[in-house]
Amino acid sequence: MALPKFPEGFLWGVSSSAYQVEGAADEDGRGPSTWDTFAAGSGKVLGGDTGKTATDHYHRYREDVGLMRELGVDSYRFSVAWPRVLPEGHGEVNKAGLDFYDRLVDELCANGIAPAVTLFHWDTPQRIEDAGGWLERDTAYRFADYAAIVGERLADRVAMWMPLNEPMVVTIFGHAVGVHAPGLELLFEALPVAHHQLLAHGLATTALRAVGASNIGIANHHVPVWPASDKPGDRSAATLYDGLVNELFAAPILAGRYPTGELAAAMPGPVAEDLKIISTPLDWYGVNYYMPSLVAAPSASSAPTMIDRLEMPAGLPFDFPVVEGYPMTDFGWPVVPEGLHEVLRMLVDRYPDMPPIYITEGGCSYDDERHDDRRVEYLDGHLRALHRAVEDDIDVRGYFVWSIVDNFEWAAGYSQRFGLVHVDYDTLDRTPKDSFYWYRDMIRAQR
Ligand code: GCO
Repeated sequence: MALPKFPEGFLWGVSSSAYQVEGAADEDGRGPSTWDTFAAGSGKVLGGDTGKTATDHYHRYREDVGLMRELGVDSYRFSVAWPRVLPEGHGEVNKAGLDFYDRLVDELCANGIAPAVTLFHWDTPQRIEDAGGWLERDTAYRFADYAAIVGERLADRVAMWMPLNEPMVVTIFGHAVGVHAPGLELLFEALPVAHHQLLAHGLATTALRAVGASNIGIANHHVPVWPASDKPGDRSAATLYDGLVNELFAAPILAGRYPTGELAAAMPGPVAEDLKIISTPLDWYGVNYYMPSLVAAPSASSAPTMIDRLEMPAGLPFDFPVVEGYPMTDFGWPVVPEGLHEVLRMLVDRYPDMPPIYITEGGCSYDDERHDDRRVEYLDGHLRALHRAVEDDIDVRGYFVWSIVDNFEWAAGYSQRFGLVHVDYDTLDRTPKDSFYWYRDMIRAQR
């Protein structure tokens, strides 16, 4: 059955990020990022995979934009690699690096595809990390300088900007539990990383506007948090987790406050002053939705807590039982379309000043090379849930599928495939999957 019609002008897009697709890690003056270091040296990426070549988007971007044109999308969301533009993280601009994004933006515009730019999708310049990384306040100011440089060059053609993607993941996965770069296990001592990214977001938003960029938002990760039972221990673990994943980055930005006094007190620097910068009004708000989390009190057993098949360090104040009763993707993620509706409802109820929303990511990992009916079913289900949100008067303006092509899935390396287009990692050949044609036909039918 055809999907119901979305409002006129609803934006259909696809997403990617620099480290996951570009490759060319040592080319044209790009500096190292924390992800190069982590992938090569931590032993924590499955199969020892790295982003050294990835999908070679850096060289094949014209072919990829050609695929997007065939797909008929309105917009391509990609990220700029900070260390490609500023190999040292600050100081001298690498002209060849910035030129690449200029060419990519031109290619998109020439094909009628609106560029949507993320400035930080987790690839911190290694030099910035060496100076303390996101634990240092100075990193926020360096980031704003970088934002101004990219803004100055591309603002005349970029349709949407988002300084940050999922600061929650950088904070928790990267700095609290150490399963992502830079691999630190600071547990709650990682909270300054949250504050400094938020400050970076606010400063960069102002810096972008100062150089003429407009239409600025953020891509934040949100999950429906379901307590595992009605027991007080499970309920309070769920409340704590909800505060960290859903509110820690939304409340400061959308309401100018930290969700709790405790969290505010854990943050470094002149927090009240910073919150004024952080809550600079946005033009839109981006939601990345994948699945709900079932949360329980930490278990008494000695079995380690697992997230995404990754073992968590001991001492976490919650546990994550498997969500049962739903189909699973090949990554083991439950497929819960109504969770998208639930998360949007939660956000607009909590934040009355919510600007228009875009779903900046949604998608699934399946191994099917060509005939990915399960991805079609996933997208169909989630878009129906999204349509129900539109009918409920939630102001959603667009949807970006993660991802245009299969790519480097962080700690899971190349083992998980999220693309509408299959990538053969030996030849780097691209082959559209059935979901690609489904999305193309769906977009056509909407027009
Ligand atoms: C994310 C990510 C992507 C992931 C995707 C699938 O922002 O979490 O933007 O980089 O690849 O979410 O896990």
